[in-house]
Amino acid sequence: SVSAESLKPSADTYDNWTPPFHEKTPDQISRLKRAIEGNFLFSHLDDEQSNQILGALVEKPIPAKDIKVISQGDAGDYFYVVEKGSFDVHVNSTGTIGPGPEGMGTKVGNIEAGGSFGELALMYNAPRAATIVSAESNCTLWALDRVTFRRILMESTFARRRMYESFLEEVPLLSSLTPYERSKIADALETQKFAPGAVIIKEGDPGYSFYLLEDGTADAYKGDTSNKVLQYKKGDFFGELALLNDAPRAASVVATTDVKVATLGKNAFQRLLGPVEGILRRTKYQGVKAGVEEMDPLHRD
Ligand code: 1OR
Repeated sequence: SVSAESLKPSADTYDNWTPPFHEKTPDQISRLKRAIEGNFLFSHLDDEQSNQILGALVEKPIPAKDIKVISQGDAGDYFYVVEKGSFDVHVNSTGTIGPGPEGMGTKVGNIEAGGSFGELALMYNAPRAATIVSAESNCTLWALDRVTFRRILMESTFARRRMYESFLEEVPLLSSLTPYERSKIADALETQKFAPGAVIIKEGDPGYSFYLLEDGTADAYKGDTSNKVLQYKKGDFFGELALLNDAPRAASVVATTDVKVATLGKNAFQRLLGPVEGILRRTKYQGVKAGVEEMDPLHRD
């Protein structure tokens, strides 16, 4: 049969590029598989792409603390996945980047095992946006070269990031986040479609996902369809309560048109939406009852 793969006009159909292949021991292969399984950056690859990535990654042991893996301002060469240990992210906003530790600027974050870094310079052909140093001894990284990153990950995984970035910029809930924080959310989103009348969330069910309405409109009901409590339009969110409170779904949400939603699983929701938890917890439901509109992100118009 003709597979979707062979119909895809990927660049390597037309030239002789093949990804580098670095032989690995069985131990390396099993560690590597463990490091990237469950990482959504790799979950949208087909088998061939996965194998190409597994072959192209190179192990990079980082024996000591405070080793600089990436220096802000440099050109991008590799993308890194963290298998073991953790790394600090420093950003120097003065623009004067010295060679010593004093030139690293402020610590703005930390990347742990299972995380990754170094994609921005490769995606946008930009200088490194931050300095990355090991935060402990005995860390293990896996490095993917620039060309393989662009040929394989940017055609799949990071195409999704770019597709979602413009939508997420327009979501009021996420407006206080940095573009980089929104990018991480984009990587974790899954698209789902519903026909008019379809039940997206059923009251009383356990909650596993959070929803952003990407296209169309939906209504929330409590009890039965005569008791409509909220209307949602593009850019609105729902499904947060069950995840925040570890409670059953408090209402049903039904599509009123063709609907496209972008969903986040519970883990990603907790990890990535921490900075906006306050906004999520603001009781829009009480606000609706009391007719208080100011603090309600769903009724800001
Ligand atoms: P890169 O290729 O620019 C440095 O090399 C990497 O640090 C970068 O890709 C990201 O993978 C990673 N801002 C910019 N880059 C960051 C950030 C970040 N965090 C990790 N990286 N911010 C921190 C957000 C918590 C925003 C700071 C204003």
